[in-house]
Amino acid sequence: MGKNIVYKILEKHLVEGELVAGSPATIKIDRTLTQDSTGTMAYLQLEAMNIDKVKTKKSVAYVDHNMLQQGFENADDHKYIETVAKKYGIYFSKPGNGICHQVNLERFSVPGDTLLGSDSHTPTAGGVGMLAIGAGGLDVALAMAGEPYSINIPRVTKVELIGKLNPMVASKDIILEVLKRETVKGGVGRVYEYGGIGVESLSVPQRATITNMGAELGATTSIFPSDNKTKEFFKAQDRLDDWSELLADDDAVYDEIIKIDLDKLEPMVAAPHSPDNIKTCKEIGPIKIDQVAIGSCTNSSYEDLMKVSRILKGRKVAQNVSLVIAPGSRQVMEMIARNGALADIIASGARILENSCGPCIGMGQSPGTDGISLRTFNRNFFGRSGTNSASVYLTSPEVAAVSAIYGYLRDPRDIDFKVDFEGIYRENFLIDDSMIIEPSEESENVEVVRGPNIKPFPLNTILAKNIQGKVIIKTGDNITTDHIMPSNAKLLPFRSNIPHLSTFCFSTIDDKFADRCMANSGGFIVGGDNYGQGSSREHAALAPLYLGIKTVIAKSFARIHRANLINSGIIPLVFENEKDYDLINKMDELVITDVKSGIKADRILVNNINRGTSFFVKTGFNDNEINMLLAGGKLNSIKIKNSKEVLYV
Ligand code: MIC
Ligand code: SF4
Repeated sequence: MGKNIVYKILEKHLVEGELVAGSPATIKIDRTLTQDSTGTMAYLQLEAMNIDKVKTKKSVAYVDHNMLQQGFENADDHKYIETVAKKYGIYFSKPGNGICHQVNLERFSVPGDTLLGSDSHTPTAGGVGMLAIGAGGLDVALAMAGEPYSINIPRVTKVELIGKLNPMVASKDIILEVLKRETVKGGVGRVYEYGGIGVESLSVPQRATITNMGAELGATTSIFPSDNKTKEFFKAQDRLDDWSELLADDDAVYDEIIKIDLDKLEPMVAAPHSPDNIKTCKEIGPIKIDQVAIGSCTNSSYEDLMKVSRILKGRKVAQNVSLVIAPGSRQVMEMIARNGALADIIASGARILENSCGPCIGMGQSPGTDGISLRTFNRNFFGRSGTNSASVYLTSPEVAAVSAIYGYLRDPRDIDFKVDFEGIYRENFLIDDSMIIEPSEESENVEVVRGPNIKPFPLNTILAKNIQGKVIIKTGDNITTDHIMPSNAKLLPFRSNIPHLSTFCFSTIDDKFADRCMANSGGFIVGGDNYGQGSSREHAALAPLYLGIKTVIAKSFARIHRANLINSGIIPLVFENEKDYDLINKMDELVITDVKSGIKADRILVNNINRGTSFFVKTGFNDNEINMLLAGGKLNSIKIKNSKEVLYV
């Protein structure tokens, strides 16, 4: 029986378990990446593990998120990451060198290897055939310490691409089509493997746009084959030594197959406030826009910005529009600067930002009140731009640049001028790794510098016999980690200060959540479907932990957030009967008795004291997860394992 690419890589990296979809297993992690907004926590946790040096083939620490330095906090975090990286054998990509996923693709990706990153868009590297997975900072720290990573073996869905994209239809439209069909929770427990004749016409940056935004499907990851197009990319990056071919067998087996005819796709947008709210540009019509933002780890490659520059060349941005552009890396910025494309972009009236996440994570450029913003990014969750009343539409660079000129959303196939993308592909990229600092040979002499804003991370305690508390918040479906732990220019500086950050927990939708937690010594969260979708930030578990939340009961959970809850010792439970969700009110008092036995069983009884009712919730924990929950989180469970203490008989 032929093998798909995913199972070929998993087979080589399997440490424990079997290659059976849905079953728990552990895999060896070859490489890791961190970025600064999750990195400080990850490195504090790594330091707590008492190792001398990372055990991976290569680990890289990037600084790309918390770039505004309006106080000392972000700069201090950068210094901490730089020094801790130097000490523990980690490469350090300086602020300004670019967005982690773009730089990783250019300089560190390796087909066939595994990558674990403390950022949900780590799957970007799937564009070159790497099995790249996003995870919480603690899991990445453990991978750096040499621990295998726990996964449920995914189902593999083949996305068969046939035909070829028409002019002005982009690879972004491919992933928007997948999101339209599969939705933001359709990918849970799955990997999307791209294949078919249509793959051959897509360049690595185009593929990486697709694997990047595959994160929005809730999938474990997405992956493309490593073929001749991949080889061209590695040659252009002067890294042919890192390239190897990786193709699915001709008779490879898949759990499902989706077919997409590229010829039939048209320019699309994801309308507010969800990446799966897909409409064609024509369906939305010519809405007037206030802002256009081009960049983010989804669409900030050299190829993307060259297309944008060709559209803007000799034209002006409409008077009602503010166009901002953030290149994905220093390599991209320098190449467009040297070949004149940047001059064309500047002449059009665009505002140039530094090579970083920027507006994508609300680090500046928040739209005005009720503003309409068109962005080439991957997420348009409520409030993420920093302006709650803003409407953010996600789209391709082609749609974004054309609309910036017209001042309203416009299908780029309908423009009344000619654009030529000929000659934008390069055989050689400009290589300069001088902003990547190598780790120290004499790590014992490196002093780790810790600023005053860096506070210890919270640790849970051993699981109590019974859990009793109030329902502090009851949410709807598809709650994102941006709802749970908002991130913007004001809050990101406190990513290494959970006590302060936690006071803003859920603040976009409920500004009294933290107060109620404090007044009631924590309690329960009740959520809907796909609770915790979006980012990998473990702060969305650590802040509730700090506020005393013991349990989250939801209709279903997103993969990374569920893992982060368990890592923190917060119990994620799933309604056995979804109708029971309707029978709970905010501030109802819930009780679970003998919870230690409960988490080992398939189901647990929850009593609602206010209503005199009870209902069942599903557990579904594997042995590893049970141990973590009993111990009060992953770090505690490791400590207990090492001390051979028996927690539960
Ligand atoms: C995001 O896109 O939401 C982030 C910011 O990159 C997060 C990481 C974080 O919250 O620091 C992610 O995607 O994991
Ligand atoms: Fe940065 Fe945005 Fe990419 Fe997250 S999605 S890594 S914030 S560019």
